[in-house]
Amino acid sequence: NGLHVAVVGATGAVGQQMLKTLEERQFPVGQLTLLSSARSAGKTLQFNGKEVVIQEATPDSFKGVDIALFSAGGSISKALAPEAVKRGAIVVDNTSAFRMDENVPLVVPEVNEEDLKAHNGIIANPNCSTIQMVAALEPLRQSYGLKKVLVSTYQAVSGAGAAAINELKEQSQAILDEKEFTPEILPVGSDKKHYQIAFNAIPQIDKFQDNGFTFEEMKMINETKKIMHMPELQVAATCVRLPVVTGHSESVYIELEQSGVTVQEVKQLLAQAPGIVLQDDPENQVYPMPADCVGKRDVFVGRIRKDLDNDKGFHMWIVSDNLLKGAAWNSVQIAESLIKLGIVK
Ligand code: 11C
Repeated sequence: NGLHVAVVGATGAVGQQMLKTLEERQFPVGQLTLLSSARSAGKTLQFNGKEVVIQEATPDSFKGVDIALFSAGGSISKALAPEAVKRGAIVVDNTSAFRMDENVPLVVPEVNEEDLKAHNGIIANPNCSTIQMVAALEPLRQSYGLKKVLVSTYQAVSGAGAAAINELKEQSQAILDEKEFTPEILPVGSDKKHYQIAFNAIPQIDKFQDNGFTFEEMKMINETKKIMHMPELQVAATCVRLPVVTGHSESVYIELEQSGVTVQEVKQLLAQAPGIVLQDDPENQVYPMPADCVGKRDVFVGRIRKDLDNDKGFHMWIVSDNLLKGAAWNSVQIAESLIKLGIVK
């Protein structure tokens, strides 16, 4: 009874949140297979009160699996997701490996759940900073049309994995203790230079592309257009890493197609939108902050203002737990949608 679910990358920051979310949502797991690299194989993790032994992921690990949730890095997804599909599984992939493939739906259920129907075995989960932004902007797009999006992000180190969390904590302690330290991971482990993240802000997330934008910025630009089915949407992003452990924040400026829309109308729309919590009461200093969003599945929106020069322009502040709505929860939510739509039985 129930589905055979595999989690690839079960020991990672996102993998652990996937297990927790499957438990919390009482997802109909009949059998659970936990997979990882050879390094973590043999370790155990708890699921619904039982110990589950982690196995090394190989093509044949996916025999009999109904849904495979991948979050173990792009190269593992590239190698093993097609093997899982060959063996009959539907893959929900949390890496960037297949996101821009035109045969792969890129899905945020609040925005484009219907795209799941056109899947060919692999479904891509978008980048964390993209997910929370499009979830908040979709109700506005539907009601008033959307012309332009300019976003600056304030991203947490957990987006860069467990080692980056440790780096932030160790550097912070070293600075407080007035000790020397050498940055080794951020902004990007594989890039040439590394910079202090503690008590700092780094305007680089992922590597630079030839056009001067970083890969993270290009993900936000390209994925937003794909998810919203708007290749013509004007989008630009500046992505910045902050010394925050979990919870990405975004300052977003949008221009609507329609003029004459009021702040009150925007607030009412977002207050009723699925997955969105409006936290916007400047008089009482109420606005979203990452520390309040950790562990919550919603996307929080506040600081909504009309632009002072452009009647179609609005400013807002969008915050969410990057490991949940940005990763684990959106993946499990996709799996729930697959059941709801009858794609997985
Ligand atoms: C970060 N957004 O905060 C990245 C992490 O493409 O799924 C997510 C990378 C991805 O560093």
